[in-house]
Amino acid sequence: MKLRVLGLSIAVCLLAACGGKSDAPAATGDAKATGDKAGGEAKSGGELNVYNWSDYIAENTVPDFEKKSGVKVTYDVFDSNEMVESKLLAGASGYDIVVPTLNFLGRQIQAGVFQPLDKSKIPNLANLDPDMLKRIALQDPDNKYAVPYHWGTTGIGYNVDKVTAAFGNTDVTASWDLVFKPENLSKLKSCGVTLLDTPSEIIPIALNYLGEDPNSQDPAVIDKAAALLKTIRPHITNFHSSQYIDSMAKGSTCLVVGWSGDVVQARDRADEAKNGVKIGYSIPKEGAPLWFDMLAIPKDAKNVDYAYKFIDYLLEPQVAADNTNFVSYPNANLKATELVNKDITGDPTIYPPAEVRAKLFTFAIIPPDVDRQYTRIWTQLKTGR
Ligand code: N2P
Repeated sequence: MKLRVLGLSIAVCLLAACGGKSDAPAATGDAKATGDKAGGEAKSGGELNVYNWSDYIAENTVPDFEKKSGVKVTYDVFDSNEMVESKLLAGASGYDIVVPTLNFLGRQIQAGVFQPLDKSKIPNLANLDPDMLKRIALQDPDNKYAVPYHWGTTGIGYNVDKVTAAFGNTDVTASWDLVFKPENLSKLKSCGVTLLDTPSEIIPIALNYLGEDPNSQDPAVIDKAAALLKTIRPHITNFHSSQYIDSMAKGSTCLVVGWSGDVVQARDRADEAKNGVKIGYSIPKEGAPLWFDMLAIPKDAKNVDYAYKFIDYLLEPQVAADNTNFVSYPNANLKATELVNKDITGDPTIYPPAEVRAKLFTFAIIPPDVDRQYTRIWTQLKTGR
């Protein structure tokens, strides 16, 4: 239902260019305070409002920026593209920087919600990988509106002991059969199965598993994904896009279709807690999504100069490397990669090797009618109808 409205909004925005009225402060009803804003001395009196994914930044990144710049940062978090999109399309989000995933950004660009970047204000753009920028330019032509923050994959996070207990070993995690064959998934239901709460990823994954184009816009083809998801619905115990870091680490979720770095964070939290929970992450052999999350400045941002300062700061090699070391998501910053811990760059779950990367697919920009179908399918799936 939400996306149905969004679809309409996109159409309206395309016509009206979504002009920026902005007088409200950031609406933070769904955002968690992260504590990231602590420690800064706002000497300049400037302020900056950032809206980023949860569990996506090192502890010191924001406080260090505040100290260095004197700018006070209000840092809110979200865990779904749908949430960001609804704020952006409503206008007056109050944010100076937002971080949608590339395919969402692509349609938001078309809806006119961002301002083109003044690249002279981001000298550290020179640190970015030209090949990745080229790939990104397929949905942000000429890299005009956004800068890559992190990238990652969507795959299967699993509790090694629980999967071994159910199947004898963990080889089963190498295929999406583990998720999409009800006789497999049913074996894990009692220890907790979570799917990301987003049709925009789960439907393409299901289509890819079925051998269809993951980005198909044919309603009949998309319905095949719906039918498949219905067969596994009885064995899904939760739909959520951020809780699973903790619940996997504690052992109360044993399987998740989730994001690479978040699963690695769960693995590390369990290791630190020394609670005996062992977590693995698999990119199944049938292929999986590869995505890019993008820093962009809304048209109606109030603190544009500080937004540039912050974006440029995030692209400093040491800052970007510290972030990757902390959140276990790679960045597109060539100069940073050499500063990232070797156990992170050498971890194939974080930096997939070439033969795995070859099987990854990216998300297309989906039009409003497909969006509406996705939303209908998702609502029906979650409510069990
Ligand atoms: C961070 C999740 C970001 C990945 N928690 C989604 N694009």
